[in-house]
Amino acid sequence: MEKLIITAAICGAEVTKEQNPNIPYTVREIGIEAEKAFLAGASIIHLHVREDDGTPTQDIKRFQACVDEIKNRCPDVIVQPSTGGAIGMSNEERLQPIFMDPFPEMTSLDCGTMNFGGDEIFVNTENTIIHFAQEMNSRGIKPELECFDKGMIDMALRLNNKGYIKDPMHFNFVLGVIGGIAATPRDLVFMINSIPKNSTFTVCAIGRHEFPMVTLSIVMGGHARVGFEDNIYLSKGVLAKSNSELVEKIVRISKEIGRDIASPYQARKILGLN
Ligand code: KMH
Ligand code: ZN
Repeated sequence: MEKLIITAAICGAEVTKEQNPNIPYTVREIGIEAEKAFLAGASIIHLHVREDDGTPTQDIKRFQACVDEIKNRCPDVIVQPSTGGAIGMSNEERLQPIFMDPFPEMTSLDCGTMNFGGDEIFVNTENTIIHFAQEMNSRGIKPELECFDKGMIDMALRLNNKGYIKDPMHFNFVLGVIGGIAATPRDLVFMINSIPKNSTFTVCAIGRHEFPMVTLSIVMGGHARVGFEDNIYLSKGVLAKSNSELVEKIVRISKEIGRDIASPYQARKILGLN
């Protein structure tokens, strides 16, 4: 089987130090967490950034500072900035990291609007998705297609047919978000069976669903995303001290199953990055 690409989603936009004091906020904290995740086996860092007090931001200067810090510590790692940002941000705000110097190799591209728990709505209209995809295409940025539900896969396939999203596509199935598809084996298999054979996929799942669902992805030939953005626990009731503990755990599981871990160089080959 193809080597396993591990993405570490080290920070997210929603989780706070009140929930787990090890969530990184500052540029230095983000750099340290990225480096530790990389050394543990992650080849991609899915990146959100914060102000020093934890407020989520998509500010290009903050992104640039964090990416520079990460690249100084681990030059080979693939940094994948989020264009999802946080609930309530405008499209212009969210798109800022695609203008960094150099352009990112990859960014997230969220493929639909959804409830996000309580009164929150994560808004991604068809026109927004097309606009973001065009901006990414014109800079040679590969989108990771964030699909929180089956209809978002159908949206990506439709936009692929129209030429807005290029082949081969790379999906991230996000399971167990309130308002999205459930984190169950049945639903994950349904998602996997809904994408073209020449595409790649990774899986992440919220909270206690992280390790079972990511393990199923590994078994089924998909890739793995772990990290504080999705889950703050190493095991039941035990807060992870660092993202690297979550990466180490998935490395152990994958090796036990007989699947080796991809280096960033190998991840670039698998994903067709330049
Ligand atoms: N923070 C969520 C509203 C992404 O990174 O593209 C959106 C999110 C998805 O995390
Ligand atoms: Zn994200």
